Amino acid sequence: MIAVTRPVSDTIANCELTHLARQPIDLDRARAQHRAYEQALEDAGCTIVRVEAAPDLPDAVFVEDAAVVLPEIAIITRPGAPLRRKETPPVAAVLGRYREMVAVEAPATLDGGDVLVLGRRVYVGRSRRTSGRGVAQLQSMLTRYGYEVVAVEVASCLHLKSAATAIAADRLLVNPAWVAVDAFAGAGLLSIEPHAANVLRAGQTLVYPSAFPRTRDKLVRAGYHVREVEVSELAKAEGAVTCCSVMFDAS
Ligand code: CIR
Repeated sequence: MIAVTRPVSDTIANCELTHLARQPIDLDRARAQHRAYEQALEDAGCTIVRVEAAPDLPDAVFVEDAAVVLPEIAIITRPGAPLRRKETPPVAAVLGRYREMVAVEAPATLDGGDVLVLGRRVYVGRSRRTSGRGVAQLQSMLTRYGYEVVAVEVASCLHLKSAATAIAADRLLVNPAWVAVDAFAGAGLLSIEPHAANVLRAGQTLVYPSAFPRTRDKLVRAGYHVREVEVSELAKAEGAVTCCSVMFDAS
């Protein structure tokens, strides 16, 4: 499995913030946490492929928002935050080695953090970042490959994947306070702490923030292999674990 990542930018302190108040971010600590995150992915069997650093783009580390990669195609997004749109070309340059690509076109917007793939079903959050047109473009890009694209309203958090992520091929971790659980037609193990629904599945491992021990215990009791990572500095930039990588099989 490939995990595309991008270094923490010198300017991360100027990141976009929607739901959090700005707090100082310790750059060295953020970088150390990011390296430990990459190490956790390597230990889970991923090969890390780094996109070049973008010192002037504060949110570049959150590479998930720039692309959605499926076995058949890579979709280069058009992020909803205008200042984040310059992040996508270097990500596309890397993904072009692995996939054919299509790009979301203006005026539509789509953030990768709003796209949750579960088998042949793709849930897409309609959020502050992803417009109705973005949802429609994703639909027309993917239905030809046999995916069912399901729109989900996201009002209480930044992205769909702030509220729901996959923990298995057919199972989600969901925070019911932020998203309507019925949107997911029966999938789900509910999270029990605020902000605790963002988990990154890497092969048999769930990479998970150390900030949520109760949900971690719930996952472990349910039989999952959990690798904890400390991402407190990245969390101050409203990032979590899925947003720092784009994962896919090389072929
Ligand atoms: C932003 O607001 O765009 C960044 N500060 C955080 C993006 C996090 N992305 C994600 O969860 N997919």
